[in-house]
Amino acid sequence: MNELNNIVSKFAIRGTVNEIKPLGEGLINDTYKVLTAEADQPDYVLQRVNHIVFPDVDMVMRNIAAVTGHIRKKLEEKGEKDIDRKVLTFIPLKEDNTKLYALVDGKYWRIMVFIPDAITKQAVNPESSRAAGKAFGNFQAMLADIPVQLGETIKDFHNMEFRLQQLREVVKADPVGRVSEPQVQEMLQQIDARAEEMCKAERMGREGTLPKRVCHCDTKVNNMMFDKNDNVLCVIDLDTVMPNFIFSDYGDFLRTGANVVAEDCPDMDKVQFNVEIFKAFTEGYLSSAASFLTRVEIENLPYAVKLFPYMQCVRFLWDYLSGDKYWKCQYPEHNFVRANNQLHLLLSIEKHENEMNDFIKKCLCR
Ligand code: GN1
Ligand code: MG
Repeated sequence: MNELNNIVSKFAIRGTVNEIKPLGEGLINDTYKVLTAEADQPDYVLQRVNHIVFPDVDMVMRNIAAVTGHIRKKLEEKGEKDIDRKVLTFIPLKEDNTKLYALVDGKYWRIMVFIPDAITKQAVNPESSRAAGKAFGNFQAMLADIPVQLGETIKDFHNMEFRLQQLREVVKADPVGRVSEPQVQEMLQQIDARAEEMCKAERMGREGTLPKRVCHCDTKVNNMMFDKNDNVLCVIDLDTVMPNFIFSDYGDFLRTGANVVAEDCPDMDKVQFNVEIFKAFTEGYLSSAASFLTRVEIENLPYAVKLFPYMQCVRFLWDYLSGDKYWKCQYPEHNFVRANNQLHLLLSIEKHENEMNDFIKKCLCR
């Protein structure tokens, strides 16, 4: 822990560090809670940014500074109270107050204020989904007029054509000899059968019928903080905030929020899409986003619901076939189980397609 203390000492935090302990279950970055001795000083969150996943940490932190600054300004203009719990606050370095990260022995670190009395959830009910939908719509709405062009912190992050290309390349190279496994072959067929349909957003983007807007791009349920009364406080994990199709935020939330089990539940019979969560989240989302969304974006929300489990299936399978280099795994088949879970979620969603389309049509008529 001495190493961590040394890192923390580079940042302009208030208070005396009492303890540093691991926090959360992120699959990409390493996170710690920094407890301070004084009751009137905040605690902090120390995080190592995975620079293999995010090669341009400087861009990540410039994006984050722009986004949190813009949101803070919006909240102040609205006369919002308790702003420090509604937007993340990153702490600059002691030696340079314009710099929000430290490079120590080749690793990148940053510190933000810990939000007290807040919880993250692994699962939601219709009520909290409605609140989450509203909050993500709001997040996009607040960022619609951000005056700077944000960088693409992971190139082609949610580009379905690119993700399929990546998968095809690893299938061809087969570096760990997993491609011939029968269940992998079966999954590849399911993926192929839907490839054309799932690349629709990219085609529409090229034709100019689908805009890119500032999105969060990792709207998993657990990337949102709630207070004790189930009100959404803020959105966290801002590394992937970048211009994208709005489907990203809408679809990725439902991928986790509307799956009745966790994304790595190995019991495929239990994987199911909860339509009530879809309805509540969609109503919440449209209540704050309908004002800036186009008709085409709204009509395609059911497509977005399918796209994200599909994309995540492709990404998890890609990592499985690559030898588990991207996501942390607890056992050798973990990535395959995750991919299979996402495929089963997609199969369940496909059964609800008409119901989803009807629901969206009704929303459009309101
Ligand atoms: C990663 O960082 P975390 O655990 O919130 C991933 C997401 C995936 C998710 C799947 C930068 O999110 O895209 O949907 O795992 N983030 C990155 O659990 O690849
Ligand atoms: Mg996270």
